[in-house]
Amino acid sequence: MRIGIVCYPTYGGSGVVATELGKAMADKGHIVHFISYQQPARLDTYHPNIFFHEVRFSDYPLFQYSPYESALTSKIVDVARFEKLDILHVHYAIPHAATAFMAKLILREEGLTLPVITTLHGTDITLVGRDITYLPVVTFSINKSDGVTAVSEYLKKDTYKHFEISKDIRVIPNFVDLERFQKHNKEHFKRAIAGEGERILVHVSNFRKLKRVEDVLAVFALVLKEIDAKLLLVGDGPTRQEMEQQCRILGICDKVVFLGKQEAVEEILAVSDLMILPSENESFGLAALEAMACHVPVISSDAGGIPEVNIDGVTGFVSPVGDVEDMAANALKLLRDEKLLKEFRQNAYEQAKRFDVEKIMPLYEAYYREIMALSGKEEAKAG
Ligand code: GMT
Repeated sequence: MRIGIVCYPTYGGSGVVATELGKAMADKGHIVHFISYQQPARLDTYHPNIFFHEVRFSDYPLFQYSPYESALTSKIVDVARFEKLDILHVHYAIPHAATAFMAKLILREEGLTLPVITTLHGTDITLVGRDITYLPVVTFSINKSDGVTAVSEYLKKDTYKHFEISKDIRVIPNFVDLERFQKHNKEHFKRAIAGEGERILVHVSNFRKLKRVEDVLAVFALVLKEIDAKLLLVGDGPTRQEMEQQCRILGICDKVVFLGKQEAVEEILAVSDLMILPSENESFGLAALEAMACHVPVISSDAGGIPEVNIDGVTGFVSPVGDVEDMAANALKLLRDEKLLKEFRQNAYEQAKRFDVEKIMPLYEAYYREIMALSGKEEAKAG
């Protein structure tokens, strides 16, 4: 197949999923064309089947805001025409689903068919999309997509609850590359980070408010009262400075390491004992899944789709949003009991295997073919 993928290129989960899916499709022999305003962060190595098309837009003095949607639509039209795309898969509804629909209409005028699949990721539905600023466009463009997927059962339900959707939504969960995310023996690296007997807790996010990083610090401060530990904070974003301040107030600066954005997250996860994910809102929780693939149990909130990934009392523990005492008690339960921790580590890994990219990618592949057939689109000949 000749597949077009539109996504955000940044470190957010939707961009990661889009990129990893495209890479997996390319490995299977499909030709994949990424379209975005910047090279996606995880699209970092050459692949003969992968192409990247940058959306450029001019900064004309008349524009207070650059018309990115128009530039993206034109780029989709151009790539679809020239590269003979069989299907376009857009990740994150805003503004990608609307631009894809517009591109499809333009191509239709030329007698070309471009089936469009929109994948809903989270805040495009749970937060931003339902704001009246975007609601009519998001609703319309989801309904106009040929296929719609959501990354969790929770997100599917939430979409039907808050939008007037006439389309069937297919749940295809997020996935993890178990070859990349695995438990390596990195004892020397562990010792460089933490002292003898010190446990390592980790949190990975883009430090947006809804990630509740302040709860990560509160949980860690309670854990520290009982056992020796280090907290590794991976990622960067709007609340980072506030969190640095919070560490000073809590007097835990020497135990907390702000690592910023990291490419090799798997190396950090590989030496961690527990992941903390106390989000207020989370459609899936890819960060938790990647930790679990590295045998790291998860202490999380019960927000959104997290319980579909982190099974309470099996792969970690799930607490009500904001209940930092409960989260700290659960963390201590595991950190104090080596046997229990080992059991949870194995359970976390077994659960991650259910989301192996090798199992999930074929679901997308089959869905692409299903939507192409429904749209009367025949696969273009290679070459
Ligand atoms: O979580 C973020 O801040 C990034 C966001 C995105 O769209 O880039 O992530 C969303 O999509 C991920 C991949 O499907 C999910 O794993 C995250 O749970 C989801 N985030 C939220 O729902 C807050």
